[in-house]
Amino acid sequence: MVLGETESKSVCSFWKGVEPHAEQFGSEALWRMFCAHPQTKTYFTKFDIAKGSSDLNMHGKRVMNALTLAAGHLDDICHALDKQSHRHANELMVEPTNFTLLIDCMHAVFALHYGQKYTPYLHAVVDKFLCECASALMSHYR
Ligand code: HNI
Repeated sequence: MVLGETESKSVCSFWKGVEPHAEQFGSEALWRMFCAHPQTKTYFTKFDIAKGSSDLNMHGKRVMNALTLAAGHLDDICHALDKQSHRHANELMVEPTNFTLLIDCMHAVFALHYGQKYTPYLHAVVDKFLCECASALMSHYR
C-alpha cells in the first residue's frame, strides 16, 4: 500500500466528507470528463450526458460508491474492486488510460467544491488513493 498511516487517515476523513455528495460529485466529474476528454463519450452511447441528467447522477453515484468501498479497505483495494476490475476489463473493455482522465476531473470537482481547503497535501494523498484504485481496476487487464 502506497499510503502511510497518516495519509490513510487523511484519505478516510476526507472521503467521509465526500460520501454524502457521492451523486453530485460523481455526476459532475463524469460531465467534466465528457467535456474535457470527448473521446470518453464513446463508452456511454446510451447515456443522456447532459449536465445533471439522471443517467449521470445514477452512474456518478455508482462510481463514487465503489470508491467509498475502496476507501473502507485501503489495505486491500484490489480485492474491494475485483468485481469492477473484471467488468471493466472483460465486458466494458475500457482503455485503462481513461481512468487517469476521470481522476483528473475528480480533483477539479473537489477543488471547485472545497476551494482552499483542498490543499496540495490533500490533493496529493487523494491522488495516491485514486491511482491505487485505478491500478486495482487494471488488475484484470493482464
Ligand atoms: Ni466505470 C460501469 C466504477 C472509471 C466506463 N464503473 C461502472 C460501474 C462502476 C464503475 C461501479 C457499475 C458497474 C456495475 O453495474 O456493476 N468506473 C468505476 C470507477 C472508475 C471508473 C471506480 C474509476 C475511478 N468507467 C471508468 C472510466 C470509464 C468507465 C474512466 C470510461 C471512460 N464504467 C464505464 C462504463 C460502464 C461502467 C461504460 C457501464 C455503464 C452502464 O451502466 O452501461
